[in-house]
Amino acid sequence: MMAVEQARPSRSIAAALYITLALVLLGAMYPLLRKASDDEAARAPEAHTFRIDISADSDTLTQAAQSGVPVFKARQGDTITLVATSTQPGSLHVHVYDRSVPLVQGSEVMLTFPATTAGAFPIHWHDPQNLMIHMAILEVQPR
Ligand SMILES: [Cu+2]
Repeated sequence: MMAVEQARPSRSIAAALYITLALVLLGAMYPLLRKASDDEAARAPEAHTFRIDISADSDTLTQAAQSGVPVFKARQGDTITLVATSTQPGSLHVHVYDRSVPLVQGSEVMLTFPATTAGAFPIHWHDPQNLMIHMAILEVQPR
């Protein structure tokens, strides 16, 4: 009791303590508030359709890939559909996800899967000799 009376702060010190306490509390809440707004920005999962055209030979497409391939952007939890048109045999393959679909010459094939893992994943055309031709990159942002 005695100690409390002795340590009783003046009004201005009390005000400074309240302001400090408020700032400390706001600081502590900042990560929570920030997370809430990030979640809002993330919104609901989306469905994406990306097209791949395999209508040249492997040499031509390998050369084309050297100046860059398309980057298909999505977020974790989205649904990805790849639509491949091809004049070539073989298969379309998404690395790490390890999803693939056989190509049908002169026709469209579809490959649909959930983007469960974040990262950048190469999409290849595997020709019948199992040569890998880099066609695109699937870039999945973490949610
Ligand atoms: Cu591959």
